[in-house]
Amino acid sequence: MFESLTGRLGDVLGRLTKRGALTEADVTEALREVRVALLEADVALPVVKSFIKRVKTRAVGTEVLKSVNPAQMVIKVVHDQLIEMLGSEQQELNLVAVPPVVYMMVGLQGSGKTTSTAKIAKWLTEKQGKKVMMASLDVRRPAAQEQLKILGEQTNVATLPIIEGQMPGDIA
Ligand SMILES: Nc1nc2c(ncn2[C@@H]2O[C@H](COP(=O)(O)OP(=O)(O)O)[C@@H](O)[C@H]2O)c(=O)[nH]1
Ligand SMILES: [Mg+2]
Repeated sequence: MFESLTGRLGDVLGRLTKRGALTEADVTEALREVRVALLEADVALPVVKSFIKRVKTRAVGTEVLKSVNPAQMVIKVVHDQLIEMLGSEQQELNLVAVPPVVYMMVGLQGSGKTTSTAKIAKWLTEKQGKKVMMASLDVRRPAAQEQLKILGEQTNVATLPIIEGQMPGDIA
């Protein structure tokens, strides 16, 4: 998502850099690309709308007009708002429970759940001395389970054997 966003914004903001100040029209054009990128990443429409509104309110204003490089300013506002939307607080992993402690990774398609899972599993194994197993619940996409299996092999973390299954309600 961020890669496609970077590409899209590159074109629009490239044009902005050549001009001095940031007008509402400039911001609107840049945010149209942000909107498309978020929608393509399956972010819910109401979330996209409120996100765009917040960025716009912050971007079209004194902060931006005063800044030396308007393009960088827009990127910073989008970046800050993304962090705010996704959560800016850090939380320790809480493993104080009767084992096995289960962590479920939830996130948008392509947002890095599988990769982050392997990173966290490696860290827990190597730095925290924990015994970890990774399990892909994505039984509809064998490739997703295969990806986790490969990462498990690379990190020496056990993975649940690949399950090919049908979900209740699937049409045979
Ligand atoms: N640059 C970068 N790419 C990442 C990072 N985490 C994941 N990716 C890449 O983003 C893509 C989607 O990641 P994946 O873990 O499969 O996402 P998932 O669909 O949420 O499981 C893959 O090509 C990853 O290699 C990261 O921290 N930085
Ligand atoms: Mg995945």
